[in-house]
Amino acid sequence: MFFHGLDSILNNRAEATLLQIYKDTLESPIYEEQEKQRKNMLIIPAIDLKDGQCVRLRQGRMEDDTVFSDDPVNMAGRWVDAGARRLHIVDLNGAFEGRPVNEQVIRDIASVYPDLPIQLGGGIRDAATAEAYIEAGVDYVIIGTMAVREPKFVKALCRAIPGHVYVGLDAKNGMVAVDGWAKDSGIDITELARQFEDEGIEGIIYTDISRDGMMQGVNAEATARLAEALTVPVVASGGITTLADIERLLEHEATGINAAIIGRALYEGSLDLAECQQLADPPDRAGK
Ligand code: AMZ
Repeated sequence: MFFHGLDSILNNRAEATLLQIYKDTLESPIYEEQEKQRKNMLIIPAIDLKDGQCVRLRQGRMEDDTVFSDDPVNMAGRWVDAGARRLHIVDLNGAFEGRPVNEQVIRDIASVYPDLPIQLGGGIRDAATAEAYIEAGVDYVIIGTMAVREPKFVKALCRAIPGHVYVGLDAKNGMVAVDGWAKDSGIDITELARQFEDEGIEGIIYTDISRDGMMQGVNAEATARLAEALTVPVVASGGITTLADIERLLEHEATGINAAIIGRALYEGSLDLAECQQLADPPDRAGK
């Protein structure tokens, strides 16, 4: 009995020590750094909605649009067939008007493709709207304007729907734009992004507006600088045109860039989704 008791104390102590070593390892900077490096990059095709159609804009200008399909549900199906592991949807009218405008077609996509993870931005300016989208099958909401106007909203939303919130920061010359990119907030992107680090967001989606839809390459350096300054992951967006762009992002993967959104290049055919994802996958997953 006595020995049995001693045994279990010793065992408990040994377990506690092992647990502590395990925790220390997980929290050590070297392990975190290795973890960051080990992760692969998710390639996310984008569907931007304007007046119910699937479009791409240049530098976010509503009047400078190219219509790629008038059937966004069908377009989502095309990305599913091409192997998309997640879809990025933007309600462009919603971003300009500050409320959901293309909500029905977004709900249709979510219900036709229940297994496809969806991240959605544009016009989500209150908790009820965000929650309704999550209930409709959207997996992540992206908060842009409200994150700039009322940063506390992000914290409250993370509490209400933990694990479902991204902050979308779109910048021109390092300054964040709001309201469909029509207005410059005059706020520095890195300073703003830092405020959200400890509030439970999934990451920052960073778009370089001057590159978006221009087919002139991604601003990998600015994305990496932002990721380096933050503890949360950064999703790169805007201007990805060739496999070399993805390679440049991969070179900076250790800074914390964990995904890339591609729009026009996929629609115009300069990039193939499966080829992009294969390049971004670690060797074991890509079967290299
Ligand atoms: O292209 C644009 N003009 C544009 C765009 N793609 N304007 C806003 N957005 C996107 C942002 C973010 O995902 O990249 O809309 C979302 C932010 O919307 P809101 O309503 O929260 O500012």
